[in-house]
Amino acid sequence: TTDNQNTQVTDGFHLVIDALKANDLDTIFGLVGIPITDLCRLAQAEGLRFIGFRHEQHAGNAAAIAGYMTQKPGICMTVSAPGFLNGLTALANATVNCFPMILISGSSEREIVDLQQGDYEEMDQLNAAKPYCKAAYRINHIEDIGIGFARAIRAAVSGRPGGVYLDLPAQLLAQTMPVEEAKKSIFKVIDPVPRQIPAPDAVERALNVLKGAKRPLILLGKGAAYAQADADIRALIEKSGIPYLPMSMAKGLLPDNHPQSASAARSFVLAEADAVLLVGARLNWLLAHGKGKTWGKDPKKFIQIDIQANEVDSNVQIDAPLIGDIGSCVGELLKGIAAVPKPADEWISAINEKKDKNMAKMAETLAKEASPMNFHGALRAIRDVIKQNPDVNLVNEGANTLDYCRAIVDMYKPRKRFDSGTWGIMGIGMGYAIGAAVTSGLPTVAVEGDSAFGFSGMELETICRYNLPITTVVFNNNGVYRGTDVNPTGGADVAPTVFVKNARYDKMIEAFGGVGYYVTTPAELEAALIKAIAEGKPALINAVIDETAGTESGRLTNLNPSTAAGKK
Ligand code: TPP
Repeated sequence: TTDNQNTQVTDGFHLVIDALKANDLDTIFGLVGIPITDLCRLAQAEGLRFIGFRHEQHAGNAAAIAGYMTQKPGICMTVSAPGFLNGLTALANATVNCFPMILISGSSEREIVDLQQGDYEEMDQLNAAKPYCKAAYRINHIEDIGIGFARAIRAAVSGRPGGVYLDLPAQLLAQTMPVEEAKKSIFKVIDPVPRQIPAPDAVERALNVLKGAKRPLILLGKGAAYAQADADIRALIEKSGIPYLPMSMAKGLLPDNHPQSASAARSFVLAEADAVLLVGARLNWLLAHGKGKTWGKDPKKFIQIDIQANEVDSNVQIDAPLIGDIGSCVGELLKGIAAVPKPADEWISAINEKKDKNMAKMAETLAKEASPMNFHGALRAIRDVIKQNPDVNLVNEGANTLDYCRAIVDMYKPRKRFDSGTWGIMGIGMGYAIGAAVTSGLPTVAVEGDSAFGFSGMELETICRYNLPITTVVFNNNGVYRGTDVNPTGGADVAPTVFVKNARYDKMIEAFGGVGYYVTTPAELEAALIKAIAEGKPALINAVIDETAGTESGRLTNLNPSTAAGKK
C-alpha cells in the first residue's frame, strides 16, 4: 500500500511474518480467531506452514517438541485470553522440560485491559505468562517488531532453552510504517545459540573425579539428546569404557542395544556407582533427587555438565560442576579422556551379570502369551516393529503404558522418543505426534494409555486434515491405570478411575477419514502397526488390554499420599 505522501508502507502483519522468515522459522502451530486470523492467513500466503489445531494446548506442545528436535524455537500462535491460557500449559511444560518455544498471542487493547474496563477477551496476558516461562515480552510499536522477535528467539534458545511469551496487541498488527525503514528493522539473529566453553580448571577437576573412580557411571538426560553432540557423546562413552544410563528421552542417543548401556541394571548401577557424570540430566524426582535408597549406602562423587550454573547443588553437593554447552564440555573431556583409567573389570562384569539376569527375566515375561492381551504382550509387538523401523518417532504417555514402554521398547536413534517428560504430564500425545511428524516428515507412532489419549484425542481431526503419517495406538484397558474399580456405595456413578467399557476408539478416526484398527492380540497389533506405518496415513489402533493388568500410577505408586485413617 501507499500512504498519502505516496511512500510505500507496510504493516505489523507483514513485519511479524518477515521477522519469522528472516530467522528461518517456517512453521506456525496455532489456532485462529480475533485478532490473529489474518496473520495466520498471511503466513500461509507468504509460504510459511500453518498447522491449525482444535485446542491451543496441543498446538503449543507441537511447537515445543519441534523446538526440542531442531534447536530452533517452535512457534505457537493463539488468540487472546482463553486461547492464550490454553497455550500457557504447553508453554510452562516446555519451560520445565527446557524445550525452546515462543508462544505468540494476540491481545486486547492495553488501555482497556489496564483500566479493567471489560474488553473482549480482556486479560493481562504478559503478567499471567511471566511466572511460567523463561521470558515474556510485549511489542507495542511496529518499529520494534524486529527487535522484539530477536529478544524472544535469543531468550528461547540461548543458555538453558525454554518457553518465551511474546504479546502482540491487536493494534500492533494494524500499525503501518514506510517499507524502506521497515526492511531495516527486521534482521536475522546472529549466533542465537552461542557456544559456552567450560573453564579449563573445571574440566581438569571433572577428569580428576573420573580418574579417582572405581565404579563410574554416565547419566544421559534429554539435555544431552537436545545438544546434538551425538558423535562426541558416543566417543566419550566408548573411549572411556564407562557404562551409561539414558533417561527416558535420551534413549536412542546411543542405540539401546549398545553393550555399554546399563539400562537393564538401572537400580544396581545407581546404587553401586562411586562417581556419576551427569550430562544434561537434572537430579530431580526422576533421579530420586540424587539421594536416598536409590543411590545406595556409599557416598558418591558427582560431575555435572549443565549450561545453567544454578542447576548445580540443586539437591546434593556436586563435586565437579562443568558449566558450558554440552557439546563444548564433552569435547573438552574427550581431549583428556585417554588419561582416565578404564573402569575396573569387576564393575563391568558385575553390571553385565545383572543385565543378563534382568534381560532373561524380561524375555521370559515378554514371551508369555497372555489372553486377554496385557501391556507386555502389546509392547513386545511394538518393540519388534520399532526395531524394524528405527526412524519412526515414538510418542509415549500414560502410566503403565509409559513405564512399560520405556522399559521394553528400544530406541536406536537420537531424538526419536518424546514422552511425558519432567512433569509426567498427560496430554502431550497428539501435539507431540503432530509436531514430530510435521518437523521430520517421518512416520510417527504414539503409544497412548486410554486416559492419556483422551486429553488430546480431538486432534485426530488435525492429523487427518493434514494427512500426517501418524499411527496412534490406544492401550484400552477401560480406565485410568486399570478398568476394574467399582463405586463402593453401589451408586449409579462409576468409580473415579473408570471409563466406558470396550470403547471403540478406532471408530473415532474413521469419522475423519483415517483408518481404524481393532486388535486383541499381539500378532494382530503387530500386523496392524506394520501396515499403518507402511501406508503412512493417519491411523488409530485400538489395542484391547486386560483391564486387570497394570498398577495404580504405574511405577509411581509410592508417590500417592495415603492415610491410615482413610483405609476401610
Ligand atoms: N492430569 C495431567 C495433566 N497429568 C497427569 N499426569 C494426571 C492428570 C494424572 N495421571 C497420571 S497417569 C494418568 C493420569 C490421569 C493416566 C493413566 O491412565 P492411562 O493413560 O490409561 O494409562 P495406563 O496406566 O492404563 O497405561
